[in-house]
Amino acid sequence: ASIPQLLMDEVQPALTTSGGKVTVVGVGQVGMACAFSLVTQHICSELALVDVAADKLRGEMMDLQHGLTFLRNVKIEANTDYSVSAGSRLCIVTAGARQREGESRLSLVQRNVDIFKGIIPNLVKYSPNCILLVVSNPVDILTYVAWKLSGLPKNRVIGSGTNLDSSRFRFHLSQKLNVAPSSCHGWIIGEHGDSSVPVWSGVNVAGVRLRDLNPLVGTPEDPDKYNEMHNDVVNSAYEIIKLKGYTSWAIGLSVSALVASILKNIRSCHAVSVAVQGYQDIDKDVFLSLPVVLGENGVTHIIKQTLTQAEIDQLKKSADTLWDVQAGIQF
Ligand code: 6V0
Repeated sequence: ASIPQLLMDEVQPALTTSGGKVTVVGVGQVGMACAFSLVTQHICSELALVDVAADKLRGEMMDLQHGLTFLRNVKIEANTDYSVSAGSRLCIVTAGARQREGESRLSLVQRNVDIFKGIIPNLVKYSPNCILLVVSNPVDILTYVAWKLSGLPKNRVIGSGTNLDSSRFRFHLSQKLNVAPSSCHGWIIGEHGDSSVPVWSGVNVAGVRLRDLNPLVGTPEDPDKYNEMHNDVVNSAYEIIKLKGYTSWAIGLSVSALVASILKNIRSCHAVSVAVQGYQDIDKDVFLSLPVVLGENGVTHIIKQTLTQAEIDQLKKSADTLWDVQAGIQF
């Protein structure tokens, strides 16, 4: 008899899956920050990694597996073949080219569309009931592309969007006010990128709106220059890429918060990229970030934020820009 047979009696066969499986496509800086954040916070019970770079993929898998003694026993697998992703409840796509120093997110489009053609149909083939979470940039356009290539209903295709921008904004607010970021409420919506919209009209701490204290807050006329916080948010990715070559930790944490809300049906609100046609006067078929409620089946509600006309106009302008870029995509 073998050691396992001598050690224990089988009462019934072990199940091969636990229902909390997540796939991460792309084991670069962003994919691995997502993976690390998911396993260390015990958000998923199974993790599949996929990449085209076989050696790096195996190395990352082994390195994570060797830390499992200190975590819960997450099942971690990796393969260049998409069969490893079968049965995932959620598939995160971080594969693709990243911005070069000074390059805008929008100029990455066609390079990453071509990469998505090889990824999205494979994910849906092996996990037809999954939710797709797109992180690769330009994230709003690639979420639209993923939706088109997947054939999935719109509520099951989400982009990480301005969840990260909102977190950056709340960090800056926290520095200014010396109150924890989680207690500084502020939303950045619209495009993840250069034309994102800070919703100054709603920024508050404990329900006290900063606009009620200073009607100029967030405007260029404000002597306290709170409006610079939004410029800092827009410039953060460029600055971090210049300083360390890529961004990783904050996007990993922000993605894992989205995954937790979905897998555990937490129903928390996040600004993520969703199909927005018909909301906030937007008439184009584009994906942009609005605050939504995330549950087990993906996006269940879109929050109808009270926006100023200027904020709505900014959103519509982003929608037009994205629509123009989408028109140039070759599927
Ligand atoms: P990286 O470190 O170069 O990793 C990219 C990975 O993708 C590499 O491991 C590649 O081997 C892999 N890859 C390339 N082609 C394929 C393919 N066809 N199939 C499978 N894997 C493939 O880049 P990094 O991880 O820094 O960035 C990844 C993407 O995330 C880029 O598009 C970034 O612009 C984007 N980001 C998005 C953010 C957001 O807020 N949405 C934030 C940060 C970065």
